[in-house]
Amino acid sequence: MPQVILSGTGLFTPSESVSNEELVASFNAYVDKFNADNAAAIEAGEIEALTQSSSAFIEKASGIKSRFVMNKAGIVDPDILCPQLPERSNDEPSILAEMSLHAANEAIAQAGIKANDIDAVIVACSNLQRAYPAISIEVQGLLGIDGFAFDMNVACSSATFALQNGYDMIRSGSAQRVLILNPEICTGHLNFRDRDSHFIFGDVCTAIILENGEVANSDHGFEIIDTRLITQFSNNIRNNFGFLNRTNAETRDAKDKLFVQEGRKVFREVVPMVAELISAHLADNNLQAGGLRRMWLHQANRGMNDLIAKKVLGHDPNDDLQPTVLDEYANTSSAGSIIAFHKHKQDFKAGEIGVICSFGAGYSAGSVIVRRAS
Ligand code: CO8
Repeated sequence: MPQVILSGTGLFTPSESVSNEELVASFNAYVDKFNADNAAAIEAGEIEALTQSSSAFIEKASGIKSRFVMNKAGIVDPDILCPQLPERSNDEPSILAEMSLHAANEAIAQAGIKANDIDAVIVACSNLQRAYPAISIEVQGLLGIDGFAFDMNVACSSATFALQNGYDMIRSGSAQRVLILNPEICTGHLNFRDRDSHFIFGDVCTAIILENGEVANSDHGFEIIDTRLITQFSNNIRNNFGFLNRTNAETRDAKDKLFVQEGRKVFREVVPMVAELISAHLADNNLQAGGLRRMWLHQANRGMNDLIAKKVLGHDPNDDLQPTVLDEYANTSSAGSIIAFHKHKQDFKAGEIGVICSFGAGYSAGSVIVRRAS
């Protein structure tokens, strides 16, 4: 089997950011207006008054302080509370393809290759903006890549599932160089009127280049030692948006057509599942948790990550062992662990080992063990 080298990463960060304070001010203005407009019905007990949000709660419960977004004006306008991203003509690049190009170009440069050296493109993300043609095929065309491309969705675990796909493709010989893209406009499917979740997500795009070791010559390479994926059905994180919604006008715009979750249950159930996944994956590769240089975990909740790392390592992790980008980026679904890897890999020395791990809706979780190659 050929070695598979993760030879480059890229990151597109939107230019606009929203702090917890700004988000909460808009949400609370919406709440105040709703309660004033419905004062009589609330008084009569016909509807429930809405409760204000709090930036102190958000930071304490999640570790999030701000998020990057593709459109701030719509999100912070209490009368809109939704990003405003006008539809583009079929002759223009789609917004997911445009984000992907920015991240792809950085990853391609870091790998020291040209776009047309790539022979497969995977767009792996939580929400695709259209049914077809695939965004990946659009990106393939814009970059002038021969070969093939496909889109896939495993929610927050899309990136690690794509990594295993690319790893398998290179080892089986169906591709030599694979470009993986994770364009996530999470704010497009977030209910900014829901106090329980309005603060959770941000927007971003990450990119990864995988190469057959025989053709890779990057100075930034990480050898993929092994990958492991698990899934287990759960309704605790769900989004019922889909093509059949238009067939039922009464429920078409209901709250479940955006992101909904039982956050407490997710926390409780996913932490042990992920800790066991990483521990067993390391053991089966004859690796000790104590030998890990770093864990680049999915960025959903600071407390969750600290607990997973503690269960795996046997002690509290510090920021060097388990870096956080959640404070600045919030949850960016599949891109989170890849942002952490992109920003916190330069200091690795040859031979040092780390784990990229994602987890989320499905449930789904993926573990990718990497070793700095040179
Ligand atoms: N402001 C003030 N108070 C609040 C707020 C708020 N905004 N929200 C809730 N509260 C209150 C509640 O009313 C409750 O009050 P009381 O105790 O009086 O009843 C109290 O705070 C505690 O509420 P919770 O139990 O809900 O709060 P938690 O401490 O559990 O924190 C979190 C909530 C932060 C959501 C936490 O549960 C969490 O992070 N859980 C893990 C979730 C997770 O990892 N989910 C993964 C989802 S991501 C994924 O899989 C990708 C899906 C695809 C992408 C979708 C993109 C949109």
